[in-house]
Amino acid sequence: MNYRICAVIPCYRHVKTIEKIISGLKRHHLTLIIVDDGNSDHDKETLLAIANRYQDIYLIHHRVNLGKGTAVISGMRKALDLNFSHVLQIDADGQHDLNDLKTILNLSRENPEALISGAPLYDINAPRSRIIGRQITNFFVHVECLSRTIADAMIGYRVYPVQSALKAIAKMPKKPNMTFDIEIMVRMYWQRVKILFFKTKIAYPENGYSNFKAQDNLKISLMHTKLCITMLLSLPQILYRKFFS
Ligand SMILES: Nc1nc2c(ncn2[C@@H]2O[C@H](COP(=O)(O)OP(=O)(O)OP(=O)(O)O)[C@@H](O)[C@H]2O)c(=O)[nH]1
Ligand SMILES: [Mg+2]
Repeated sequence: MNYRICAVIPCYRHVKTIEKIISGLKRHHLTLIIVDDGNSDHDKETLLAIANRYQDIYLIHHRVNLGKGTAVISGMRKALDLNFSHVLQIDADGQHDLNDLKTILNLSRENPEALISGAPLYDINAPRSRIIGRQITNFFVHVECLSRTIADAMIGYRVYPVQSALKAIAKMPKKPNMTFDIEIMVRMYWQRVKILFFKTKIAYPENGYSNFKAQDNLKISLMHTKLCITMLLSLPQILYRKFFS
């Protein structure tokens, strides 16, 4: 398949911030797939009005809120239907730095087999609890991978090769939410997909809205337990690969 990239933006309660991201992506002439993840009727209409102002935007609607991971998966499946080989994933809340688009797109084009991901540089407004949560997750990810290759597993500013991403998704729960970004990266690492990182600023605007809930930490902990057990069960295989191939 020829290299063709589009962007997928999952959107839930971030209709106010999404247009800036759309126009930033459009400067790079990308086709966009926006996933309306069960927003209110009012927000659905606003999204439609925004999408109509640009060319090459596909809007996918979830009737009810299904969660971030499920929204990204819907977008990725649509990208495959449209014959895109790669998907740029970016949040709708404006936390990701659009100035790094050139870097991420170039890295992907030069390394089409690789998963390209941001590694976060936080601004001073970043909540301490989120930074600590990330450190804990990254610790577990290093255990699950028996490697410190993964610099950050939580940021949703990435480019996926679609085929290998869908292979990892096939092994994941049917409706992942905030666990998605972490689990897919670990599973792609297990699939021996090359993963490359670039440093990128993460903004926490003062009036920013976050969907991240306390219960997401619980879901993330359960996911790490499952991934650790999976890793332990395949330990002989992993060690063999690590040292003999
Ligand atoms: N959390 C969440 N986000 C969703 C959902 N559906 C779509 N999204 C989108 O997924 C992206 C990430 O959501 P955020 O609420 O910013 O969560 P986050 O970036 O992990 O958390 P913060 O660091 O606190 O902002 C945004 O583009 C959301 O609009 C959902 O059901 N839950
Ligand atoms: Mg966010």
